[in-house]
Amino acid sequence: DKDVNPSTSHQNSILPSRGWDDISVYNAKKTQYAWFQAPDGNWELAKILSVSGTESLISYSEGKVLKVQSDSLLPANPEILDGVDDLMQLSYLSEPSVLYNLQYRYDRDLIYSKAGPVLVAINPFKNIPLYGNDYVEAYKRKAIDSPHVYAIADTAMREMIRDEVNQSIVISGESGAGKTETAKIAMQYLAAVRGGSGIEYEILKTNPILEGFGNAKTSRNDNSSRFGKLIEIHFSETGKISGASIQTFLLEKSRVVQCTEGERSYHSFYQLCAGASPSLREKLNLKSVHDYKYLQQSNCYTIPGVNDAEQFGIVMEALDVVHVSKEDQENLCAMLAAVLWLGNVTFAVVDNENHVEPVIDEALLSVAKLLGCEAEQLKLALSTRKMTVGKENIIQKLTLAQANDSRDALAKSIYSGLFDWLVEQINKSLSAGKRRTGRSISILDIYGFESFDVNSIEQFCINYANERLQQHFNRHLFKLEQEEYIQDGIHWAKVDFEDNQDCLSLFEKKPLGLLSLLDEESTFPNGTDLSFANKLKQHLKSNPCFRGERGKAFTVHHYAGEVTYDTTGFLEKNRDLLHLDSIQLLSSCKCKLPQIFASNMRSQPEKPVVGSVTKSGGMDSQKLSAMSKFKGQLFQLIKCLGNTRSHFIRCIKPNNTHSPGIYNQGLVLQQLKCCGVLEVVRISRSGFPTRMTHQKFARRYGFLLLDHVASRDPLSVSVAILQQFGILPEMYQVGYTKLFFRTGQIGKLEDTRNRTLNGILRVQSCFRGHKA
Ligand code: AOV
Ligand code: MG
Repeated sequence: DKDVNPSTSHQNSILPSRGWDDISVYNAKKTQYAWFQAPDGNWELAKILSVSGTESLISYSEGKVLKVQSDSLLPANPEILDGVDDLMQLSYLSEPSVLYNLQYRYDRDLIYSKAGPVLVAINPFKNIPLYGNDYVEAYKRKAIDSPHVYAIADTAMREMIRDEVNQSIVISGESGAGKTETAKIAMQYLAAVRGGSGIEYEILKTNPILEGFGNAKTSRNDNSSRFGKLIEIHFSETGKISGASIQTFLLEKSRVVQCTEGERSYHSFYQLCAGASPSLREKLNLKSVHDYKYLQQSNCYTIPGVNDAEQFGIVMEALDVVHVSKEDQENLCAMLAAVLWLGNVTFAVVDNENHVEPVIDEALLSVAKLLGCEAEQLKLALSTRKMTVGKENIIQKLTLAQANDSRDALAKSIYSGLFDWLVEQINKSLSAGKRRTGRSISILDIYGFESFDVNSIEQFCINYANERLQQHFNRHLFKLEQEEYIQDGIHWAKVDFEDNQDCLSLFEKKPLGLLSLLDEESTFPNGTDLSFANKLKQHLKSNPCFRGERGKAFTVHHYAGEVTYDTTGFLEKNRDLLHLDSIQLLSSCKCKLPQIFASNMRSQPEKPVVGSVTKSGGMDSQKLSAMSKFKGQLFQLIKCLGNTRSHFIRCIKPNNTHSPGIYNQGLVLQQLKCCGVLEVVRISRSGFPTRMTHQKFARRYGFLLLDHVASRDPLSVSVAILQQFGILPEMYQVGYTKLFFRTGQIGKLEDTRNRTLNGILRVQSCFRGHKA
């Protein structure tokens, strides 16, 4: 029968370790069931009717009978293993068995599974009653042990306290897979279990704010995060949440001025237009979303099931909670309105050289009023460019294309300045008056690997970041593990895993790597996207991770697959220039916020931005390019993660239509491969993932010993404990300094220890009660 209760069927089942896809075992056993790849590419469970020579007769999917080559079949697991909650427990670890097991669970709303140390979360696209106080309580008391984000957060917390090591929870997966929701679930658990001071409430309220300003509807996700986020939650010495800090990465600025059909710009614009009070509308001269060009171009104004007006109220309330004053909230809204009105500014030709000037209309006047500058000043900033040639200052008039660019650049930089300012305010509030004393848990929610029909510099950055994170994952889980075995002298067959160092070198090598060449080309006044592409082809053609394509394109062989990038716009986006005129404009504004952005922009490079724009638009090496800035952030992130113990959650999107109940095998398989889940199962199962020093082990469990041990040295005590608990010899290895265990072994010891400790505590409190 197929309905073996998955939560009990596997308990403590320790299967003999068998190799990956071990056909010989299968053949010897003449298993009755096997996996067969149907013509549509899906794997189906087939019954083997008879075997003759190299061929097998099988029946599948209600009675279809087929003769196939026996070696095209893969062994199926015994039914007793259906739906095990850790893929490591499967006897046969073929792709179809893993896919089937996850699907079996998904069909029963068991969306979380383990793949050794990694949590796999499959997006249910519906509400599942797995969250809330009762579940928090149950995971806290360890009354439930099925895989869950709560269990990961709980483990992180316990290990932080027990081992005094900072922890991190690294969440990855493709767009719409559920990363942001998962991050929130982890935060909720920590807040519920370790809250108390009230700061946890502030921390939770950062979510609607950052989602309002940094999320948008895309074709893949109605609430897609367009930035990466690392939130570090601080704990006091007593283990309570004491504050937090947030770091964001690479907000997609281009969305402010440009987005494709069916998508939306940032939620904040629609929320403001729908939710502003009549008096605010009047102050900001606010119109409807349909009246703004930046919002019109994608022809999509609403999201089914989302009430933007209501969201506006929620965001404003959340801003109250993180101590953004009413006055600053209004300034914030004014900046949003200014960006919207900027999009409506148009230009008219004013001379016979096709130079343009902005039309003085409601749009231009509104922007000037909202920013707090003179209309004339704004007009100049949008239609001229001051430049220094030699010692002379000259003023160049702009053509229509240049003027549109300068307008859009201004809009983008106001918005990204606004976003950075908000993050700064949030950080001030979350750290106000609190000393950083204890430890921390960081949660990383960052865009997954992307591969579209056309891939631009955004995908280039995102995939580079994923390449780095993948290396962190690999190193963390595999490499360090192997090194530790070898160091401790235990016997363990070396398992090879895919290292992506070659691809990372392709990006990072100096001076002939993708990033260096991009920066170099960006500093050349005459550099173009085409000359950049040609340079790549010239210098990198022999690199196995690189392939030049026709025209302006090139292909990178990433760990998750090949991606072809179109270099159109690479140089301009990398130079990320805001012209001096716009910066001066912003710093002279009467409204408080733009001045803050302007001063931020100026203080970033060592030298003032002034000298940074060369005559033909090249970039001075003094100013940091967008890519260098991102690379700097990324290195800091990896370094920060390197100082923590990482827990990995891989989110999987089971279908592309956001529908509950649909499990697309091909799609899931591709994601499992991309994020290394299959590899990790294989490796973890053949290794000893749990380890503890002899001393620690003896200290922790020694008191459970029933018999007296002759020698008190930690190793003898440890061995005695192992014997007393009947841990099988194949389940552990004794190293020079540490004991190594297969998964699940320590759990049994911990349970006994906790039970015994609770008993002792009860006895002690009885005693105290008597005395009193
Ligand atoms: P993402 O963060 O991974 O995408 P989200 O966390 O925004 O994806 O999830 C997308 C949608 O999936 C959510 O809006 C929910 O409707 C649904 N969802 C995800 N997790 C759950 C869950 N545990 N229970 C119920 N519904 C869920 V992106 O930010 O686009 O990469 O850039
Ligand atoms: Mg997200």
